[in-house]
Amino acid sequence: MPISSPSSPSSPRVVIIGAGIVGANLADELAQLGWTNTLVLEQGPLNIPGGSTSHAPGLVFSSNGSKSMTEFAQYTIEKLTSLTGSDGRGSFLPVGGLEIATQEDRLQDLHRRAGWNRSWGVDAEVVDAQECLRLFPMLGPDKVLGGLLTPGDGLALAARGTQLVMDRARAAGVEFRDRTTVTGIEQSGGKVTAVLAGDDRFPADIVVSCAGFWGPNIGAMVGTTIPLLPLGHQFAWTTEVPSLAGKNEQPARASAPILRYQDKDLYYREWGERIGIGSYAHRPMPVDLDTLRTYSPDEITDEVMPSSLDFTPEDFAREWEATKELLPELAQTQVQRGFNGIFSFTPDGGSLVGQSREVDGFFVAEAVWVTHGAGIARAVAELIALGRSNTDLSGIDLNRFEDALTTPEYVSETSQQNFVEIYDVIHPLQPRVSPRDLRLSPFNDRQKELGAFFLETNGWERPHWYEANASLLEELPEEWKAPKREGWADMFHSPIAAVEAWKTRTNVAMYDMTALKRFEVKGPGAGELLHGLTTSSMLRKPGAVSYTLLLDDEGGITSDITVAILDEQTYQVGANSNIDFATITRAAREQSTADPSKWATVRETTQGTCCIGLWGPLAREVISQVSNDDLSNDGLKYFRTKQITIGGVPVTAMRLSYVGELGWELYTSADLGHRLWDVLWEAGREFGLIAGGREAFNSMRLEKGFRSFGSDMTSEHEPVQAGLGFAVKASKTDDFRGKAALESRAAAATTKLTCLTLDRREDVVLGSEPVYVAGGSAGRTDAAGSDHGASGAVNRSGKADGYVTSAAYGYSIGQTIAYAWLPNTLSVGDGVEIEYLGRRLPATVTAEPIFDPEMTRLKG
Ligand code: FAD
Ligand code: THG
Repeated sequence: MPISSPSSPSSPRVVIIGAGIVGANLADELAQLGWTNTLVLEQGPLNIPGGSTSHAPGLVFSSNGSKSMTEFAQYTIEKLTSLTGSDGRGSFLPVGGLEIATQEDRLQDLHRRAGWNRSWGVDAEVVDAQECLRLFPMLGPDKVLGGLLTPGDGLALAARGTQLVMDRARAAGVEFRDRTTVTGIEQSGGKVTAVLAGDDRFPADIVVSCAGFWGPNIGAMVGTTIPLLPLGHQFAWTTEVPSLAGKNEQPARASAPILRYQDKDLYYREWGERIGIGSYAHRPMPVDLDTLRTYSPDEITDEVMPSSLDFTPEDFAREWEATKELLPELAQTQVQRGFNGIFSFTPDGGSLVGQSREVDGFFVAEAVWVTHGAGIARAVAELIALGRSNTDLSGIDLNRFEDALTTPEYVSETSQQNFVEIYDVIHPLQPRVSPRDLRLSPFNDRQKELGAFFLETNGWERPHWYEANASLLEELPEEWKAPKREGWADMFHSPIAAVEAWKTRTNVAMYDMTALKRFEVKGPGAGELLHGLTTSSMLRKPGAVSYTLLLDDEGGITSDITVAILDEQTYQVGANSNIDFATITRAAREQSTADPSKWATVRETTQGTCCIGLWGPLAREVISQVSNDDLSNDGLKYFRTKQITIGGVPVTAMRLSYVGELGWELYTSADLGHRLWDVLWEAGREFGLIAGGREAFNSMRLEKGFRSFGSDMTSEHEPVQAGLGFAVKASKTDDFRGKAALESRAAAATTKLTCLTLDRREDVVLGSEPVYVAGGSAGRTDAAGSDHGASGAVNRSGKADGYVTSAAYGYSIGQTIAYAWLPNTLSVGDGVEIEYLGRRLPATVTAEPIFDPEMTRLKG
């Protein structure tokens, strides 16, 4: 909900902490939306506040696997370019970006990154070695294999841009107060009321922490954990380079593209007659905020500031050698000076954005690069003033980490790992190295006995396949066998997944569903709360289970969940992430505050419980061996729940299946999980029951057309075009969040989540690839033109018509399935092309769901 409608000058009082690129832009973006009752507090002097922005070299590389992050970078470029000072100049220099490859795997990865750019509508081209040398003549002649050119990227003059933005915000009425260190935040009734700076008190309806790497200190003032770690990062300058003499004038001091040398964790920019070098190659240098030196505002200069530590030359020695090898001319120069600058890292490398789960009115926008600074600031302004952002924020939501992932130890270890891996080529399925075995389901030892290959998600160990099933490969019928995979597509993949899919579809299998996020909403207000938040009726009788949507005020999908009514006042929510938990917790607090008789508690149950999905045509045979409850078709209908016992274990059974087969999700408390597994396993022996892993699971959910929130749809999409119109119950006359906007939103949609199958059985894609419509912007090429090499028919820098969301080989149809957002004018049978690592793969729009459209499996 918008906290209040924007009605300047009586818009809510906003206090922003920090005047770096994020805080300054946020104040400006709020003003653009009519919210001008804003005060920005900054500890340093406004001309050089002394945070990370004050020394950022300003490289803006937009390539990113995330659509939202790419859009944020594009907006930063657009804004810094268009917002000019009295000299008529902006603060962005489009020198272009060049990421080079000196190794084959990197070159392949540059094709993947180019694909991301095209998917998200940004110009990019993989160029050969000769072109790299032409673009960046200082490169040694034999070093480079090729490069990724992003012509629109370049340099942000971050400090100057921040000043221009502050000027505009000030003109709109925003107040900036520097030399003011925030020391506390007041709250009352779970809501912020004021910001304290020593003896000064500034009343506030909304407080936004844009304190950069100081964020954890500010969070602690309201009891909100901010999972980031400040780390040192080296930056150095050479002495004057002969070939740059007289080349680069003020103020930008650069003309060659910004350069990334990821194979050695280094990056470069021209800096007048010198080269500036950034390094991620050194040991992680965590910074303790408690012992970090503080400066009085008058001490801060361009070179002396709290975010800058002394250069440690011993950490740069190897990198200097690597630099001279890459750029031989620099052998004529020395490292003139450098510093270890501080900025923020997080457990998954993403920014931290959104409202605290615990305290209303407390927002954060931290761990944000200059690159995304203006973009994220606009999104947060929209979130605050309009209640939602036009760009999906779920990937960077502050609340995405469950409690096990916000401890200081976890944050420290994983953030340091992210520093080390920042430029690594990372497969989409690659799990973190450490910590592992953090969260274990009660079945973990049994899974290990079965040779589970585990991947990690949210700290949980989840089997991807089981080696024990390898023996069944011999029995696998020919039509279930998938073509052998190569290279990148073969990583974190096993042919055993085919066996597990085959057995699930033809026999019976059990799946560990423990990592599925779930919580209980309980109390006299529980039903009404969920009724107002979802697209289905929640005022049904106990035993009902709904598949339903959470929407934002504009009808954008913020999650798809299941809700089971256990008794009149107890609802079990099957959710997508901790963000759903935060959303519903906050809504419950709001409802309870407004009317205490309608209270509801929201309680985490993921950790203390576990779940097995028992699915397949023989599931009923297996369960009837060990349960006396009536689990016949009428005894427990599709999408109903009841309490049963299985081998003496009390179980909440829900008849539904994300893999699309007959069976149940079986929930019990964690202590009894082991027993439940063993009882089912024994009962299943005579029926050939197997354990199945995520690879088969994901394949089957795509065959069934079941969406996965975050990849297939986000808040940028409304239900109808996402293929989820059926989950908005036409019979629901009561109001619910987002309802009012649905009709016009659906009418305005131009794209649709489209089911594709790849024409050639051996072709595989993994997700986020660009898609081109035949005869569309790029034109279809024949199969020959889709091979490696710069065929003239292939538009290599052309923007795509859409992008793949998720993909998997469908074993029961013998083809790869890919879902993609594409123009909604396409029809079944139309041809498209998917670009995979620089090649075009033919695919066809296909009717969905591909598997069991009549639902005879599930309902039979
Ligand atoms: P900051 O600029 O740190 O602003 C936070 C502000 O909050 C500070 O001014 C601080 O004084 C103030 N503050 C903190 N606590 C309080 C308090 N209690 N009371 C009042 N005020 C407070 N990013 C890129 O995109 N491209 C690059 O090329 C790039 N290179 C980098 C190179 C180096 C060496 C470093 C260190 C970082 C680099 N970054 C780069 C990252 C980038 O600089 C930061 O991510 C970005 O500047 C963060 O902006 P911010 O506004 O969030 O934080
Ligand atoms: N199980 C439970 N909760 C969940 C999931 C789950 N919550 C998050 C996520 N997964 C939600 N996604 C889905 C997607 C589809 C279905 C269930 C959960 C599903 N869909 C039927 C269909 O589309 O035909 C719904 C039919 C109906 O509405 O009656 O089953 O895996 N507990």
